[in-house]
Amino acid sequence: KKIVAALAALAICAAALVTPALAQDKKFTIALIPGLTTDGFYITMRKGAQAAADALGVTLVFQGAPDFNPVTQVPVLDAVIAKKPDAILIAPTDKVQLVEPLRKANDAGIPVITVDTFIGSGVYQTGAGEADFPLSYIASDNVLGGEIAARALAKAIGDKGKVYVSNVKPGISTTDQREEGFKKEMAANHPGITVLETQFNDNDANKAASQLQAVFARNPDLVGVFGANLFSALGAANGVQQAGQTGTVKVVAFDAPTSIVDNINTGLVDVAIAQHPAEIGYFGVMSAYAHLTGQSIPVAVGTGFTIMDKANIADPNISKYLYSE
Ligand code: T6T
Repeated sequence: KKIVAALAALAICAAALVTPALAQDKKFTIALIPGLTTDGFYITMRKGAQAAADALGVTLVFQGAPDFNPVTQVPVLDAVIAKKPDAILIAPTDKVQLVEPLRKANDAGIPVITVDTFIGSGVYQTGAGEADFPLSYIASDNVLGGEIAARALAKAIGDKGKVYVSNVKPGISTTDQREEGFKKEMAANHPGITVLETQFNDNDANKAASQLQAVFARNPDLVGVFGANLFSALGAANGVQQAGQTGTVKVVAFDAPTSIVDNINTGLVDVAIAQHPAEIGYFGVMSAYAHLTGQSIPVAVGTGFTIMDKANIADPNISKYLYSE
């Protein structure tokens, strides 16, 4: 009897020793669903996410749609949920349309963290909203980004004249907030500047370029444009060039693909506001892992900007924030 009891006690001790070790050895799979796959911003975010995954021994799955659209993103999300990853990081392509599809993940017990963009109001875990179930929101401060853009454009045009925002489409948290910050700053501190009607380009740079030319045709006294994301900015800059207005119509660009360097050096783009997408991806994976291993995590993590212009773009401490291709 004594021997049986001793053996049982030993087995309990062994189990106690083995169980935590097994928990630690579990290889987590974290899925990252970008806004779209063919965008230097998300390609760079993936690199940061992969760096964290490598450091933690986590498997990172990167799966997304070829365009920035809920219609194509939701089926990708459904496919990811079906594979039951341990956590989902996602840049939702619409504040409202991704709420119910993401609730399915949450209901299936898969923790959701949003990166870059948010759903609902973006304030999570308050118990107040229908869309506050994600654990954390990791992103740039996009209202501030819009304010920075407004100040840069105001400076470039001598604080007077007509400008407009080239934007993607309403309903995307990031670009909505950039426009909001831009308009707020212009209204509060730049009375000599008129902000014309926003042009929505559906994330199509060619459309943004034609819109620039159409706005310029209607307003030959146009002096500036704010491109509120990568494709809006590249398109608007191309439009300025095609209209033969380089240097006359000033461009402030959100985002920093490598091609922005040439545009800054030739004077086509005055200022580019680089986000830190690698930082977003890195902290996204770190936060998911922290949660999965029983740590509490911040409900919001703000990442930085680097402001690029002709005077600093050659500095490696600045150019390291250019996005990967
Ligand atoms: O500006 C980024 C991202 O922050 C935004 O949500 C969507 O557009 C980009 O991916 C750039 O194309």
